[in-house]
Amino acid sequence: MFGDPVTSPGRYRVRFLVDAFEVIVLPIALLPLTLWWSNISLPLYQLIPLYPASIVICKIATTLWRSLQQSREARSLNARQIPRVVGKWPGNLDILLRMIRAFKTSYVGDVYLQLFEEYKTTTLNLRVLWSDTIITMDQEHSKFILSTGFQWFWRGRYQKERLETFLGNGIFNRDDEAWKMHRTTARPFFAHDRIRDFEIFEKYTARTLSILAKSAAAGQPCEAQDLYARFTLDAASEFLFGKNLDTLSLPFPVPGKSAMGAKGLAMEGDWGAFAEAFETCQQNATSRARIGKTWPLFELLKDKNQEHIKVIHDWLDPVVDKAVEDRTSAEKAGVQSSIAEKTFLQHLADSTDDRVVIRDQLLSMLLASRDTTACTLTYITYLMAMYPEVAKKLRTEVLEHCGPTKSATFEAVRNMKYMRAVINETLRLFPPVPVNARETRSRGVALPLADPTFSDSDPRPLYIPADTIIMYFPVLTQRNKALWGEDADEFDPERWIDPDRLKKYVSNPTMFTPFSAGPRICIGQNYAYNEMSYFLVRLLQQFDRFTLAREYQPEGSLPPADWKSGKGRKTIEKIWPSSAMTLYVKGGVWVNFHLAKHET
Ligand code: HEM
Ligand SMILES: *[C@@H]1O[C@H](CO)[C@@H](O)[C@H](O)[C@H]1NC(C)=O
Ligand SMILES: CC(=O)N[C@H]1CO[C@H](CO)[C@@H](O)[C@@H]1O
Repeated sequence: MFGDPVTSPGRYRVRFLVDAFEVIVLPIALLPLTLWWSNISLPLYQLIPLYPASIVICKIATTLWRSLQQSREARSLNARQIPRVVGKWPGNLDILLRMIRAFKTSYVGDVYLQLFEEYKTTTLNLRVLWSDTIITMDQEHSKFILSTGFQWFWRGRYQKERLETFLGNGIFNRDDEAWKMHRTTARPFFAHDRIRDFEIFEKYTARTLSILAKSAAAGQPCEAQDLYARFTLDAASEFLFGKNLDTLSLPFPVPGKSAMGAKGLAMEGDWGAFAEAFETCQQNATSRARIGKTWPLFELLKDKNQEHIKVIHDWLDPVVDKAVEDRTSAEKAGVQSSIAEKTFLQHLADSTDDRVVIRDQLLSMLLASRDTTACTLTYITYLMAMYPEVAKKLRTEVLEHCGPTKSATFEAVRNMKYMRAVINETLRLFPPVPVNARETRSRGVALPLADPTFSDSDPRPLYIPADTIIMYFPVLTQRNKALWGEDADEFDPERWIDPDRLKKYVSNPTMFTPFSAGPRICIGQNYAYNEMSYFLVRLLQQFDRFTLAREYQPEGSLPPADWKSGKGRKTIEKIWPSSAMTLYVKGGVWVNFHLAKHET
C-alpha cells in the first residue's frame, strides 16, 4: 500500500536513454526525413557534417522554445527571471569545474556563498549545461519551499532516482500519498517522551563514557566522531529494532594509526562492513547529485550502490522477517502490548506486512537518527574544546540541575536553558543537513519577495520553471549577517538567551531551520534534543575539559593553510567540515577528554 509505482531501482537507465534519444537520436533520424521531404539530395561529404549540426540545431531550438514558454509563464505570473550565473565557457562549464574543485578543497558552502556575493543576490540560476538549477540562501524563499508554498514542490523525480537503490520506499524518498502514510504511521511513535528511550540513552551513554574514561586514564585521546557514531547507532538500533548492533564493543581506531575512510575514519570488522556500506551509499548518492542529471551515463552498466545495499539488506532482512513473524504469533496468542512498550520495528510490523517497506523505512530512520545526532555531538565537543568557557558554564548548569551523579530527567532536560542554547548555537553554525533540495512540479512557480539581504530595486517576485531543481542552504542562511548580525560567524550561545538578540529569531523563526520546516519538519526533533542533552549531562558530570589532539589527525584532514587568508569562520576553523548528505568532520576529530576531579 506504500508502493510508489513511478520508481524502481533500475529506472534511471530508461529515463537517461529516453533523454539521450531526444537529444541525439531524434535529430539524427529527422535529418534524412527533412531532406527527403524538401526534395534535397546531398553528396556524402556534405551530408555527414550535417548530422552533428542537426543535433546542435535541435538542442538550440528546443532550448529557445523552452525559454519562450517560460517567459510567457513568468509574465502570466507577473514574475521575473532569476538572475543567471554567466560563466566564461559555453554552458557554464567553468562554473561546473569550479564547483567540482571546491568540493575537494574548500569550506562547506563557500563556493555557493561566493556566487551569491558576486551577483549580490540570495537566489541564483546556475544554468549549468543550459539547464536550470536554482540555488537559494534566501530565508523567505526557503520558507516558501518548505512551508508556505509546500504544495508547489516535491522531493522530485531526480532526487528519488538518485536515492532509489539506497533508500527505496523509505520516508525520505517518497512524496504525496506514500510519504503521508509513512508520516502518519511514524508520528504517534514520537508523540511523547518515552521512559524507555531514557533507559536506552543511559545504557549506551554509560558504555561510551567508560570507554572515554579508560582513554583519559591512560592519557590517550579518542576519536569523537567515530565514538559518537557508534553511540547513536547502538542507541538507535535498540530503539528502532530492539536489537543492539553493539558497535561499541568492536575495536577502536588506535591513536596515531588511523587512516581516512569513506567519510570519517576507515572502519574494521563486521559492523565495519555495514557502516562502510551505509556511508558509501551516501557518498555515491552525493556524487550523483554533483554530476547532475547525466549521472546514469557513468552507471549504465553497473549501479554503484548495488553491491553496498546488498550488505545492508543482508543484515536487515532477517531482523524484519523475525518482527513480522513475532507479530503474527502474538496475534494468534492474543497478546497485546501498548505503543510505549514497542520498538519502532514492532510498531511498523503492526501497520503493514510489506517487508520491503518496513526495511526501507527502518533504513531511512537509521539514517535520520544516527548521522545527524552524532554530527551535532561531534561539533559540540569540538566547540567546547575551542571555547573552554562555554564548557565550563554548561558544566555549572548541569551540576546545578542534576548534581554530580544523578541522571537527567525529562524535567531537567526541559529546564536547562544554557544546554538548549549551546545545542541550538551548534546547530546554527553546523546544521547536520547543510544543503538540501526540492523540485518544482509540472507548473512554474512565483517565489515571494526575497529578504532584504542584498537590496534589489525590482519588486516583482522571482519565477521558477516547472520540473526544476532548487537547492537551499541552511548553513548559509543560518550564518547570514543580514539576519543574525555582524557576529553571525561567531559561536555565541548567549544569543539564544539574551532577550534583545532573541527578538529577531522569535519574530522570524524560519531563519533557523536545522530540523527543516513545514509539513516535512523532522519527526525526531524532540527525541534528538533528549538524546543529546542526556549524553551531555553524563559527559559533563565526569569530564570538565576537552582539548583537540591535532597531532593525531590523519594526513589530509587538517584545514588547508589558505583558509587562514579567507574570510568567515574558515579563518579560525581547526577541523575540516565536509558534507555528504549530512555534515561530518573530514578524518574525524581526535580529542583529549579530561576527567573532572570531584572535591568531596
Ligand atoms: C540533531 C539531530 C537531527 C537533525 C538536525 C535532523 C534534521 C532533519 C531535517 C533537516 C529533516 C528534513 C529533511 C528533508 O525533508 O529533506 C529531517 C527529517 C526527518 N527526521 Fe530528523 N534530524 C535529527 C534527528 C532525527 C532523529 C533522532 C530522528 C528519529 C529518531 C529523525 C527522524 C526524521 C524523519 C523520519 C524525517 C523525515 C520527515 C519527513 O520527510 O516527513 N531525525 N530531519
Ligand atoms: C532552540 O531551537 C528550537 C527550535 O529548534 C526552539 O524551539 C527553542 O526555543 C530554541 N531554544 C533556545 C533556548 O533558544
Ligand atoms: C564517491 C564514490 O563514487 N564512491 C564509491 C561508489 O561506489 C563505487 C562502486 O561500488 C566505489 O568504487 C566508489 O568508491
